[in-house]
Amino acid sequence: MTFRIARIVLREVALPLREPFRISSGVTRERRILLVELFEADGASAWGECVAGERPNYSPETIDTCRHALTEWLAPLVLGRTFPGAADVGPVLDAPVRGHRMAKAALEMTCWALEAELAGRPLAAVLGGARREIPVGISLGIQATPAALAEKALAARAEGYRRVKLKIMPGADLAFVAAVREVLPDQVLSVDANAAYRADDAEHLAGLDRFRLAMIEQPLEPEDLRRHAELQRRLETPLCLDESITSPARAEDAVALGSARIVNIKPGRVGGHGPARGVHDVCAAHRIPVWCGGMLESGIGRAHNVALASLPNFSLPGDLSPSARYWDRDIVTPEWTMSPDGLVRVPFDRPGLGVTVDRDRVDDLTVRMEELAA
Ligand code: OSB
Ligand code: MG
Repeated sequence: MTFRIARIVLREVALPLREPFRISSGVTRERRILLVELFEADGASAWGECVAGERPNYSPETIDTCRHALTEWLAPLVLGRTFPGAADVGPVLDAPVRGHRMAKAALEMTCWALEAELAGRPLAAVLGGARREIPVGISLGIQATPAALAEKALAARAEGYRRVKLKIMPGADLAFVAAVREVLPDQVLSVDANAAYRADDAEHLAGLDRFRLAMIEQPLEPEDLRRHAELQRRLETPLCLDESITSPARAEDAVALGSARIVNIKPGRVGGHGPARGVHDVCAAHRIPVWCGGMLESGIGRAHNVALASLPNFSLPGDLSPSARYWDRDIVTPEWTMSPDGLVRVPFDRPGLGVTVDRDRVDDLTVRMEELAA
C-alpha cells in the first residue's frame, strides 16, 4: 500500500493539566503539545503527536526544537515523496539527520496511522499487536509530603490501577516510599528517578530494596549504561531503563551489560513505531519484559501508545492512564477510559487510531499553526 505525502500541518495546542506533574527535574502545569496532521495525495489524512516537553529536562529535545527540526529538515525529506509503507519512512529521516528522535517519531508515527487508515485496519493490527486489553499503571508526581503521596496512591488503588509508580528524587524518596508501602502492603509499586541520582548513591538506593518494588526506573544519567550495570549488581530490585534506551542497538547494549532487567518503551523517545518494535524484539529475544511509558500525551499520542502496547512482550502495566486523569476534556472521542479492574481496551473494532480527533476542540486550543506542502 503506497502513499504520497502531499501536505503536513503542524499545530501547537495548549492543554492545561488538571493538576501539576512534578518529576525530579521540574514541574509541568500546562502541556504545549505539537500535533502533526498528514495529508495523502488522494485525500486521506492521519494524526500524530510529538512527545517533546516544554523544557529539555527529560531529553535534550523540546517542542520548539522539534518544530524546527520538522519544518527545516524532516518535512522536506518526505513531502511529495511516495513511500511503499510506513516502515520505509524512518530510514529516510535517519540517513541525513542525526538525533532529533522525538521530531522524527512525530512524523514516522503519523505515517503508521496513515497506513492503517488507508488499509482500513486498526493501527494495533498494522503494528503486529494482538492483545485486546492492556493493564494500566499510574505515574504519581512528587508530592509535598509522604502523607500526601500515600493518599494519592490509595486513591489510585481504589480506581483499579494495576501498578502505582512514584516519582522520586534525593530528599523525596525513602520516607515517601515507606509511607505508600505502609498503606498499600500488597500493591505492585515502582519508583522513577528520572536520572536524579549519582553512582555514589548506590548505598542509599539499596535502602529501597526493603520495599519490594517491582522496579527502580532510570536512577542514573541516560548515557551511563555501565554505572547502571554496576548499580544493578548491588541491588535486589530490578532496574528499568527509560531515558537511556534510545534505539534497538542501545537496548542490546543495555541488556549485554546488565544495565536493566526491564525496559520502558516510548515510541516517541526512540524515533517512532519502527524502532519501538525493534526495541521490543531485542528485549523479547533476551526475555526482558517491557512496558509502554507515557509522556502526558493527549488522546492522540495515547492512541499510538495503546496500539504499540498490544504487542506480545508488553507484559507489564503501561503508563496509559485514562484521559480524565490529565484533562478536563481530551481532544479525542471517545476519551480514553480504564475499566474498574485497571485495563484499557485496544480499539481493534475501528480502523486507524480508533479514536476521532475533535477538530473543533483542537481549533479552539491551537495557538500556532503551520502548513507545509510539496
Ligand atoms: O519518566 O516516564 C517518565 C512524564 C513526563 C516525562 C517523563 C515521564 C513521565 C511520566 C508520565 O511518568 C506518564 C504518563 O503519561 O502518565
Ligand atoms: Mg520514566
